[in-house]
Amino acid sequence: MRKLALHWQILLGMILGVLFAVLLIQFDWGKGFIVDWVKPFGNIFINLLKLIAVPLILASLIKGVSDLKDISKLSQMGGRTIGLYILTTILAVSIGLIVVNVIKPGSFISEETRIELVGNYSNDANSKIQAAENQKNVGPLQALEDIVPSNIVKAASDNGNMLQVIFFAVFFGIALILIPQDQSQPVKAFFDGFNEAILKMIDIIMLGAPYGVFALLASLIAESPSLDLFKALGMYGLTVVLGLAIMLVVYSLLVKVLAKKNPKFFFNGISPAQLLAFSTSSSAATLPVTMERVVDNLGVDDEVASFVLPIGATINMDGTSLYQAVAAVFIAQAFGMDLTLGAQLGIIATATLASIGSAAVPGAGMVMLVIVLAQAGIPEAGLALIFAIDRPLDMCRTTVNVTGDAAVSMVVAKSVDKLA
Ligand code: DAS
Repeated sequence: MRKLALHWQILLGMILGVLFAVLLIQFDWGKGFIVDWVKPFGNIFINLLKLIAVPLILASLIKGVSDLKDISKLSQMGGRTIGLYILTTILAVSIGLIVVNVIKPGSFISEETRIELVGNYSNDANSKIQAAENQKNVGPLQALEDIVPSNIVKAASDNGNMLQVIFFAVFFGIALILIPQDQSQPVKAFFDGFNEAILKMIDIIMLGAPYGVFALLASLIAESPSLDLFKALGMYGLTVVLGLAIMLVVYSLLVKVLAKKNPKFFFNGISPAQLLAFSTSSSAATLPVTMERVVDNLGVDDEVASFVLPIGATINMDGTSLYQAVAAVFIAQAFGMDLTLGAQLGIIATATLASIGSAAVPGAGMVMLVIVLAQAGIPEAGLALIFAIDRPLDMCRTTVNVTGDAAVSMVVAKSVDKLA
């Protein structure tokens, strides 16, 4: 297995998981065996992803926010770069919410499968579905009040308050900017190291992904062998891909209208970086090629590219944020939850912030999805449902992440007259 690149291993894990379950459920002891001896490994894998979410959001946001001081001071490009990145991310999440509410992939699940699904994850699902019901009769500013934690340890432990963790991380990062450099430096160095260690933990967790996916898919089939579940998963995947394709159209408009360049020229120039992003599922691994293509083939001045692109690889993940919005609403649909407009607007805030906190490594978007689900009160058990097909979608969303960074770098370069 180790010779194959990780995503081929994961795809293999998916296929073997399906075949294994289809074979075993032919026997009357098959389902029990899978539920008792295979499913726990899928749950362990999901728990590892949930375990890493809070430390990742703390480390990456505190580092990201405290680094902003250098960015905004370094040059007048800082404001434009951060502003454009946040704008494209909010647009991506909004497009994600529109396509998932129009296509409604979760509605492809029959009522009996939905009841089975909720039953299989009853402890997590029912409490969250009940909590969502309760949310409907609270005051108009309750959501705003809920963002400010009274106890950070409780907020970090009580998974339902991820915006409180994000609030603390941003607040702490801003405070780091405001204290004297000689005092903030050691703290920033600590969080840089902490962030690196968390990324290493994600790498290690992802090594287990082929086995986790095998267990998740096998138990998914054993417990709900209904075809409509897989039809719904297929529709979910198509919804993500459709949203990502719309984002590519948005980038071509950005390049045409704001950078005054032909979109065909843009996509020809950036395509090698897109192919690398697709095959590695890592914006970080693709960054050197993105830099080279943007400078050598798209005419962006080196000073602009080396400023805008590293920030983009870290905090601008339009594909990821769109995916998180679609995944969150799909899981709510699958569990029969109708999210209020407020909850969906909360997804825009959380998915935007979660994608800023997502690391540029394979599977990071999945880890941060825990934040979006927890905040929206959507059962995290749904992760098991969508992780089964996460890898091919990671390849697609990473391609969009990289494309968005390149498009913004051209627009920023044009705005400071540094675009050939
Ligand atoms: N694979 C991440 C990246 O490198 C994106 C994600 O996981 O969503 O951009």
